[in-house]
Amino acid sequence: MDKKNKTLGEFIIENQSSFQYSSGELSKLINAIRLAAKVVNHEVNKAGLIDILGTAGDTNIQGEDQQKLDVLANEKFIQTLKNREIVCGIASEEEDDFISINSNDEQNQNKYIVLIDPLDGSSNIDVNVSVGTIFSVYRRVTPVGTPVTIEDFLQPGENQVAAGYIVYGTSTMLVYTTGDGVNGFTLNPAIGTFYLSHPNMQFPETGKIYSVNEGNYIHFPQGVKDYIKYCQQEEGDRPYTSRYIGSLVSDFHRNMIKGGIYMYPKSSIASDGKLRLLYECNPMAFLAEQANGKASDGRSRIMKLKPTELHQRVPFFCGSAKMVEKAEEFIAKALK
Ligand code: AHM
Ligand code: MG
Repeated sequence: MDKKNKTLGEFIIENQSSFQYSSGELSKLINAIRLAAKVVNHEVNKAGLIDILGTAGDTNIQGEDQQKLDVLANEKFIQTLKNREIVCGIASEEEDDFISINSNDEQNQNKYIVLIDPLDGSSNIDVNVSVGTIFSVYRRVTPVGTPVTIEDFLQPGENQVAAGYIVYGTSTMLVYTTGDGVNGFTLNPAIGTFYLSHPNMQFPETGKIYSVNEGNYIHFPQGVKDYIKYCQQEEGDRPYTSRYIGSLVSDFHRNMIKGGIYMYPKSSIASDGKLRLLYECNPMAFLAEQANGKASDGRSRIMKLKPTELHQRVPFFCGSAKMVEKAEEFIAKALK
């Protein structure tokens, strides 16, 4: 069959057996995410048409205003995963605590937990700019048939069994990995089917794009300032191009295709940066590494970090391997 005619459903079935621990459970989970993605996509595309824009009046645990669509996306993903009874626990960027599913049911033999950022970059919704969903899947570490505990969620990123994102962009794409490369599927909205459009996605080894909120420049550590100046210098293939959407999923997606680095450093006003290790950085790091890229906190590999809390933040440098290494080099030099 022509690769481009392959649907996500077919791809999941074909690749089920190549997954080391496959029992069909992970395939069902990806299928549930695929379904929720279509529902959320439908809602996102209606934004502006009906009164679903604006803040919902609540604030999330980080003290930020919640957009109505954040709430809706959160509900849809959680409901879909719960209804299909395929996971034993869920943690969401929009929920204060993790959710245990059928926690007192010994019949619940499900072994996977899911962490999700249901609608990332949501400040972009009001202005019709791309947003995304990020997900991350782990095998629980506590015994099946017992309630999940915080230990199941605070695992280092290298334990992930799957991760991915949906980008609600000019077209809607679902991009994911189960540890065997990264594949991208584009939604045909007319028939509601995802097709394999980007098989085996790879970060170019280096690139010409740097993505950072330069408005925070004055607050960045010296090493990051030095690296930004390096990106702007005229020498060899530099100066690089600056591109920053302010939607991690979209900035990452573009950089993976074209070659580039995304940075959200720590600063004098945010000691650990802004992004969340569990909901944003780990899944993107897994995808990056599976696509020959790198992800670092400026010094160490993101996926090596042992999380200490659900909503922990971490500085994030992610993208083409050579560019991430160069940023790390500048950061290390400035600390000497
Ligand atoms: P969110 O989870 O509240 O949407 O925040 C995450 C987003 C990322 O998608 C984006 O890269 C970053 O925040 C932009 O932050 P800033 O506006 O500080 O540059
Ligand atoms: Mg987010």
